[in-house]
This record gives sequence, C-alpha cells and structure tokens, in this order.
Amino acid sequence: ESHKFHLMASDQLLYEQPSILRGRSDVVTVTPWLAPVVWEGTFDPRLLDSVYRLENITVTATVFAVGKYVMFLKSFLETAERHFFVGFKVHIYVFTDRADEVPRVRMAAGRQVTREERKRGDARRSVPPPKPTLTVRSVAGSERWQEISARRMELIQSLLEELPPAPRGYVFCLDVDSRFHGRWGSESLGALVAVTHPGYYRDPRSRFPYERRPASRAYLAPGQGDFYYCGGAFGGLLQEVHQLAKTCRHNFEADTQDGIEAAWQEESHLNRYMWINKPTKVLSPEYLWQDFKPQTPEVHIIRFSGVVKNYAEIRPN
Ligand code: UD2
Repeated sequence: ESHKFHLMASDQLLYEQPSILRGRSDVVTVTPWLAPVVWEGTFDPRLLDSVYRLENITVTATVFAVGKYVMFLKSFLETAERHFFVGFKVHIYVFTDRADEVPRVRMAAGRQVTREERKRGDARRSVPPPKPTLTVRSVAGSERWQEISARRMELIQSLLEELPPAPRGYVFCLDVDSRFHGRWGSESLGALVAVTHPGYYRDPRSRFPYERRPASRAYLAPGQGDFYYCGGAFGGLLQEVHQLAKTCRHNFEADTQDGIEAAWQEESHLNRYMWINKPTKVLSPEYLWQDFKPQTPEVHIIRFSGVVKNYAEIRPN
C-alpha cells in the first residue's frame, strides 16, 4: 500500500457546495498554527464518514473505572454505542479493579440508524456496521484518586506498546464519568487531538490552572500556553498518543521523585506537552461539556459531557 497523505473521496458522493466566504463567524475555527478547531457547522459528517470508511481505520478508546467509578460505566458504554464512531471499527478497553462489576452492555446489537441518516439515504444501511468490541483489563486500585487519574498515562503507554502497529489506527482516552449525547465521529480524527476545557475557553491564559511552580516538569510560565486542554479527552494516531503518554508518565514520575505533584496531575502534564507539540486538530468544548454548566450560544450541540458527581462519595479519599 502506498503512503498517501491526502483524503480520497468517492466521486459519486454529492454534498452541499463548500464556501471560503461563508461559515461560522461566531467562533474561531482555526488555530494560529493552522489546525482546525472543530465546531458544529464546520464539517460535513457524511463526506468525512465516506472518506474515512475508504481508509479502513480502527478506533480504540480507553476508559478507566477504578473503585466506585465502575458505576459510571453503564451509561458511558451505552451512549458510546449510540454516538461514538457509529459505523466504524471501535474497540473499547476498560481498565478496572472490579471486573465482575462491568455491566453487560449490549455492544454491537443493532447500532441505531437515526432518522436524519435515513432521510439522507446513507450508504451505511446496505453494509452492516462492524461490531464494536470491548476488552476488560484488570488494574490495581489505589487509595489516592490523584494516583488513579495520573497512572492512566502509564497504562495507556503499555497498552499502546502491546497493540499491533496500525498506520490507520487512532485512539481516544476518555473520562468514564461522562456520557455521549450526540455524534462524536470521524471529524475528530487527527494525528494529535486535544479538547478545549469547557470551563476556561472564554478566559485569558493568566487564569488557566496550569502548573505554575517552575520545579515541576509541567510548568508553564506566564505568557505561555495556547488553550486550557482537558485531561478527560484526548487522542490521535496510536504512535502519537503513545509518545504523549510516555512523556507525561515520565515527567509525572520524575516530579514524584522530586516530591512534587502537578496541580492537576496528568492534565497539567498534558497541557505542557500540547504547548510544545501542537495538536493537529483541536476539538471545541462540544466534545467535553459539563452537565452542571448551562449551554452557551456558540455551543450548538453537546456531544460528550461530564456527569455531576459527588466527589466525597465516589473517591477513595
Ligand atoms: C479532571 C479531568 C481528568 C483529570 C483530573 C486531574 C476532565 C473532564 N477531567 O477531572 O481527566 O485530568 O482532572 O487528575 O477534564 N478515576 C477512577 N477512579 C477514581 C478516580 C478517578 O476510575 O477513584 C478515573 C476515572 O476514569 C475518571 C478519571 O480517573 O473519569 C479522572 O478522575 P476524576 O473524574 O475524578 O477527575 P476530575 O473530575 O477532577
């Protein structure tokens, strides 16, 4: 197979004429380093799906459910089944210390075809969608939630070292205490993908909760940093995310040796990483909202959001 770097479309697919004059004007849709910022209304889902279906891509998702967080798995998995890369090969890895409590979600049993897709006569109807698969991996529990959250980088790194190399393989690493409400699909694919945090995208960078102590390897000085990215969702090509996980894990552990833990654990290290390694695609807060936060006018659709949780009840400490 030859290596090609452009997208290939079917000459049969017709869609709305693109324009370089009209589009979303209420939001910024490209970063200063010319990475797209994905907002509803900036892409054609049918076009992108048809293009990526020709690519024979695979999508891996990792999700951690340690201790009481196992209670979030059911709605995470059920809603992923309805909205996450519908029609593509999806493999979800669940990391947990309570394997016997992983709910039996009917993955694969008839992915829904929504009314909108039916109306448009989606080609998907004639081909049965591939079955998403789920693998449960046992991990150790911990007394510290910070450690559970941060150790994800180590486990993601080892998982990606075990997976067979796949030039068209993508992975997304997601928080479990969240659910899908709308499409999260091929428009989110890129070599290195970050999501802007819903709580900070209107703020000046001086207010971002980056790690501010120079002693930490996650340090960002005043004036540094592009966006505040969330630790609850990131992804990209397998080899890119492997590099990210390896670096964040290394820096987190080296910090621990020095007796310092970054303000927001691996999220701080991720933000440092993305400052140096610019994401090739930035996902708008549509891709990680928070249930307690009222929808803002620029957010036309909430695709994925964090559920409201009682920290005292669910965290080990
Ligand atoms: C934020 C980030 C989170 C992480 C954390 C800093 C978002 C929406 N969330 O969330 O990704 O960067 O700050 O460490 O950006 N977990 C367990 N069991 C536990 C505790 C955590 O399985 O007892 C896992 C679980 O998958 C959870 C994730 O770790 O979704 C993050 O923990 P959190 O949701 O408690 O962290 P939070 O809300 O502070």
